[in-house]
Amino acid sequence: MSKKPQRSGSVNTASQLSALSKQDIKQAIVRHLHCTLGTDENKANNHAWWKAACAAVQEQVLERLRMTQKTHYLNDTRAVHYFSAEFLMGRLMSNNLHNLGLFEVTHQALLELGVNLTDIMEEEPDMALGNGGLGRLAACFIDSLATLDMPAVGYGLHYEHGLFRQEIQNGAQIERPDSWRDYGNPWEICRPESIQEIPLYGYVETKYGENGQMHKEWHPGYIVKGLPWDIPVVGYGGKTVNVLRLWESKASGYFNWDVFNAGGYVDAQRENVQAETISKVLYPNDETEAGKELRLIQQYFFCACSLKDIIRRYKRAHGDDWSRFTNQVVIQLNDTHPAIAIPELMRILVDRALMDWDKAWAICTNTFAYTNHTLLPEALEKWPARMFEKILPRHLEIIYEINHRFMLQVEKYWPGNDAIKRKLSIIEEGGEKMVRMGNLSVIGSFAVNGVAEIHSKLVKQNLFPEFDQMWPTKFKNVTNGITPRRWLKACNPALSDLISTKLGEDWPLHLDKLQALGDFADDKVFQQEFMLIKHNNKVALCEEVLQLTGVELHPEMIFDIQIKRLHEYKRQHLNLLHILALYRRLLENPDYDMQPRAFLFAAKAAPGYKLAKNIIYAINKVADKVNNDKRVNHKLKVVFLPNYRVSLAEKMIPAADISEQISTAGKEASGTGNMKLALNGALTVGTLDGANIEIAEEVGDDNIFIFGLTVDEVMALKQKGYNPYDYYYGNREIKAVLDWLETDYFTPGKPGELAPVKQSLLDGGDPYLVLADFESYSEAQKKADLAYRDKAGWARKAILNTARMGKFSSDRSIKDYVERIWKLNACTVE
Ligand code: 26Q
Repeated sequence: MSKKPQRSGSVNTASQLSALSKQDIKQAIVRHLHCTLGTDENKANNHAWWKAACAAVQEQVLERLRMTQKTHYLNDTRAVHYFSAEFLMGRLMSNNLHNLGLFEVTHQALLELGVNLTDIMEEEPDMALGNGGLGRLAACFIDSLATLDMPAVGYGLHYEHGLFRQEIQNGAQIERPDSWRDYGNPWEICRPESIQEIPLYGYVETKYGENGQMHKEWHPGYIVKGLPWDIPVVGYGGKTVNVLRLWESKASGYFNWDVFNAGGYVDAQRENVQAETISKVLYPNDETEAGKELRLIQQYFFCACSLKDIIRRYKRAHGDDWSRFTNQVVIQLNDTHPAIAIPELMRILVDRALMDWDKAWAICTNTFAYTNHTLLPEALEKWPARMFEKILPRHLEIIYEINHRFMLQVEKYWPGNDAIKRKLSIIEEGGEKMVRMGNLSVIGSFAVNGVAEIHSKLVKQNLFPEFDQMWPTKFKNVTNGITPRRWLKACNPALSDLISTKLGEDWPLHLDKLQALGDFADDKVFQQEFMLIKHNNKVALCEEVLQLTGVELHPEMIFDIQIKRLHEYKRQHLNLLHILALYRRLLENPDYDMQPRAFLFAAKAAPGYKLAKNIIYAINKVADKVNNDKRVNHKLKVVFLPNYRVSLAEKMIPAADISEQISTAGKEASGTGNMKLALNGALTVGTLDGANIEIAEEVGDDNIFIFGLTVDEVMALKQKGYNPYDYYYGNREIKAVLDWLETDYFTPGKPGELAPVKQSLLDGGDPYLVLADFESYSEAQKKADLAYRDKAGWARKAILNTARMGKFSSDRSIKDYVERIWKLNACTVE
């Protein structure tokens, strides 16, 4: 019998927990220098010191991992399994040290060894196994799950190459391979004892048993092996250590010659993926189309490995009795990328465990929950049915069966209504048959959630209205969050210390406590301390910017920061047009009254997304011109920092005065960078979109600069017929800056190089209403400029932003998931 799950008691702060002395740590590091790395204190370079320090920390981590796993096993805990094609972990050293409560003592230990912890942490490559928001959210969530003592496993892909490294050459983005594991990764553990075998291709045989019952047998043409790598995930306080299990593909040597010789599979084999290419590379197309076969294989590969792993563990405790499966297992689908897990679980239950369909379907639909992260039509996944049939012939049959049964249900709701059937079907007809992964996910899950209030509302009203009518309790909201450990405690140590002196040490576990900082918002001394920290963070970023780009910034300037993937809907080009307008105003009137401002950008564009790359090019060309124009560059600077990634975000965010969150209303599902920047005392210039709306509610209208069309106004304008030329001819400044882009002013001798940006906003129809929002944006920026002149007023606003971000801790998001969807109990590890 299993023991009852335990509720977690009071949580210790990290520093109370560390039992290791400075002496212990010194000894462990030196021991690893000698015994693990084969070097010594005199010969070791920073990289060797970093590795030795990691090994010393990892000893602590692994001990706690063992305790956690034992405790979970003994308590037979229900666990969430977070399926995600992406986990954007960044660096782990600083995070693990903070969460273990060993940061300061390790810092001291290393100092005595003559080594600077901050320097050696720079040796760690980012684990860039994700594109952006969705991948980083998964990383924040597993941090919170461990911190809250929740039994949880993250499942994903062990990409050999993470998101490409971005170089900027003559202003243009160049992609280079990312090789995060070239010199080994000290945090991961290879688990060959848990290898899984995964079938692909082949054909399905229909068989009949003695009683005439039909049975399907898949004869795969090919089998690949999945090798798991475990990355320990240390909760804050260091008690619970969960794992992130990432699958690497390996050749199995299995090739089904029968299938091959049976004919008709020559093509399939010729195109057959080389087993080891499956986990080679992360697809860089966030929110843009890409129907590549290998991507579907990746999705199936990690879902199939993970399900086998879950079932193996379940069977170890419960044998062949499936009746408790849904008590023990809940699987969260991070967008539709792992939706293929739904038919895969059906296949396992029906074809392998010989369960009848209805019973299997009941298990499935009580196991899966699905999070939607986008409303953009081009980002809604669908796969050609032909591709499915070739790679996963049995799964396509199962999907047809799921759909058939679902269509009968729809017929009962809307008798004779073929239009609704066409809309709700998993299969899109007319043209090439496609499998709609969103519909499959909604039909196969017991819960569907959006990631911010407005987004969840739009998911119900615009994306899946009929599904909502059929299953009104299925649709929920869980507003995103960020881990305050990484996004304040670790990345902004000075501000963290200041907060701790005022509020005590446990705010990283109870972010709502920051509220009490509001009491100091008008305290002159506190304002000065707060703004001095901001100033110092800006000085540090100035050095980084100088090193990376050669551009000299001054910490007295307003640091205005837009950092996120490059996409038209995020409207980096709206920011750019406003910069051009300021530049023009300064040229026309050298006394134009504005606070000196540095506009900083960092963004990667999907390699095949031409316009996004054009926008990067335009930003860089404008930057070159402005930064070298003596007439204005004491007031205006523009910087594009290459290779945006988690570790760069950690340096930029603490130094921001203004946070640009300027997506077209209705397009940004939530945003999470908006939360990180506000938490670190930046004021948002933003639209009423995604989580900005909730941020505005929290911080209050006086402490944020909201502009632009609302969701309803955007819809109304589109309905009425939007003509960007109305704004082009109706506003002299808009016309002037757009025309400017066409000249060779920013690209001497090469007129027209920046014209694609203008073109997209005029003849291209300006699909994201940049011109419609320009004037309102410009006014909001003017207000921000005026507000900055009042030093005390600004300090107050910045403090109140930090103070009022408690809601956006990912601990709150995870508690919402736990209570409303997963129904988990905490399990304390002693
Ligand atoms: C799809 C098909 C083929 C290849 C790649 C993809 C792909 C990959 C990544 C599609 C989408 C993504 C990532 C989406 C994403 O990051 N969405 C963001 O999720 C955040 C967390 O919820 C939100 O805050 C952002 O608003 C949302 O844009």
